[in-house]
Order: sequence, then C-alpha cells, then structure tokens
Amino acid sequence: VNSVKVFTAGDTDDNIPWFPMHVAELDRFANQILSYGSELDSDHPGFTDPAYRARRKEFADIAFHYRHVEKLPLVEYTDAEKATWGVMYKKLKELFPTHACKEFNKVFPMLEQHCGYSENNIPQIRDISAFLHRTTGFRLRPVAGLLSSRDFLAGLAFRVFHSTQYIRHSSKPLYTPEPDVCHELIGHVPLFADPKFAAFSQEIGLASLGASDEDVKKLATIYWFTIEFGLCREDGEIKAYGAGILSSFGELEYCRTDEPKILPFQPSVTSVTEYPITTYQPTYFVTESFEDAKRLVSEFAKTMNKPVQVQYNAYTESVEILDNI
Ligand code: HBI
Ligand code: FE
Repeated sequence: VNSVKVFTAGDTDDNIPWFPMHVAELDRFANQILSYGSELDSDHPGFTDPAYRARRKEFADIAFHYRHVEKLPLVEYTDAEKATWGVMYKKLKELFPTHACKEFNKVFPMLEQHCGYSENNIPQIRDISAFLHRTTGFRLRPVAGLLSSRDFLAGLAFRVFHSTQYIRHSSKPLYTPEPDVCHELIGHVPLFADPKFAAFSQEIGLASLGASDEDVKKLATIYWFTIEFGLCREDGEIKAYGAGILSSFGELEYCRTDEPKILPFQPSVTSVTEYPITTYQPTYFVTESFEDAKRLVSEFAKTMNKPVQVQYNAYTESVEILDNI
C-alpha cells in the first residue's frame, strides 16, 4: 500500500539530495546559476561588443530577481534584435513542414495565432506561458544563466521550463553557443503544448527528484538525446522533435541524411552514450511515440534505486513522497 508521507519544505534526510516539493520552491534556483548569463567566454560572438554585454546583463538581472508569485516580465526588443529573430524564423519555417514531427507542426500555427509568433515579432514568455498553461499545464520562467542538470530537470517535474529571454549576437544570426530566445521559443515551446510530450518531459523531471548525482547525469543524457536532439518515426520517415535540431537550419537537414548513426531510444543505452556539444550529433535516438518514450523512462527510473518515490499532485502543484509500507 502506498501512503503519502507528509514532508514539508526544508525537511532534510542525509541520504536524499534536497529537491523542491512545491512549484514556488523553484525560486531557490534563481540564485544558484552556474554562470551568470552576462559573463561571455572569449570565443562568444558578442564578447567584444559592450552594448551587447550590457543588454545581456539587463536580461540576467530580470531573471535573477524574478519570483514565482510575480507576473512574467515583459521585454521590449529592439529592431536589431527583431531582425536577428526574423532571419532564424524565416529560414526554419521553410523546413518545418517536411522535417519536423506532426505534433510540432500542429502547434506552430496556434502560436502564430495566439502568442505573437511571426517573422517580425519576438513573442513574450508571458503570453506563451499562459497559452501552455491552459493547453498542458506547462509554464515558463526566466533564467539568468546555466542551471545545474539537477535544478534544470527538477523544473520539469512541475511542468516548468526555465527559459532564457535574451537573443544571440546579431553578427551570427544562425549560430549561438548557448540557449537563447530563438532556441527556447522556436525549438522547445511548441512541443510543450502537446499533452503526450508534456507528460514525457515531466516523467524525466520526476525521475530526477532525489536521485543520486550519477543518476541525474544519466537523466540529463536522456534529456539531451530526446528533448534536445530526439528524432521520431512517422509513417516510416524520420522527423525531428528535439529542440536543438528544430532551432538549427543546418542540423534539421543533416539529421535526415545517411551520415549520422540512428539507434532506437533505449534508456539503458541512451543514458550512457557520449555526445559532442559544439558539432552536429554523430548519433541520434529514435522514439516510436512520446507515450512509448514516457513508458521507457518510467521503467528506467524504477531501476535507479532511489530512496524515495514521488508523485505529482496537480491540484496543489506539489510532489508527494510515496512511502512503501
Ligand atoms: N540550464 N538555463 C539552462 N538552460 C538549459 O537548457 C539547461 C540548463 N542546465 C542543464 C541543461 N540545460 C541540460 O543540458 C541538462 O543538463 C539537463
Ligand atoms: Fe535546449
């Protein structure tokens, strides 16, 4: 018999890494970013552009101070920023009908209709989050920089996606060394409006709560090969559903050539496969459906030997610990 152990925020157990129990506790991650989004590496396209760096600092500060109870911040994008967005948007849109999965293609026009997606406008995360919330319960929140895998995945357990709001440097509109608003809003957002994809994403997040560092690393690798670089099969044809592919014109074409190795998604194998982060992927994993992928992740999570099992309560927006007694 499963019973729910009453477990309040801040409870600690020496064997269990801390994790949020309620969606508002994701606020804790706002100031545990691994690198502040305005500190650019010397090989970043905006490194020597002081105006770009100042702009990045503005975005980082907005996210750093955001709290769950607040309305999502609106941003006024400059004409130059909108132009960068437009270059990406126009090129990618040409490939979606033939290269993206059907769930993505179903949602994309809805985002154009309801959320201000267009070649001439960078949509606001406030509008998108409201749309996602009423379709699948997913929400966005701004993030000031890179989170640890543990923190980033924990968001998904609550159907929360941490999204950047800044845009890549205008000198390289088709390239970014880090997630930006084009990657998040064009690559990730559409599928979070698909109920089965949303449930699959949350499953990875729930599996990560209270998991060991080693298991979190495996789940982050599963995240990489699915939500970030996943392929699926549709009537015998390979289509893209991973956000890293859907936001890269070059990789959208490349992933469907016979160059990369294509394997079936199998968590025990996928979770320990190495991958490059600066080149096109040499290996992709194909899922038959998001339901199937969710089932496979759930079975994999049961082999992880976690000290706690959790379930999400959508009424209270919190997780409950299941005690086996
Ligand atoms: N942090 N802000 C942010 N954005 C991401 O996309 C992101 C992250 N941290 C880790 C991560 N992605 C993944 O590579 C996995 O480790 C989960
Ligand atoms: Fe991403």
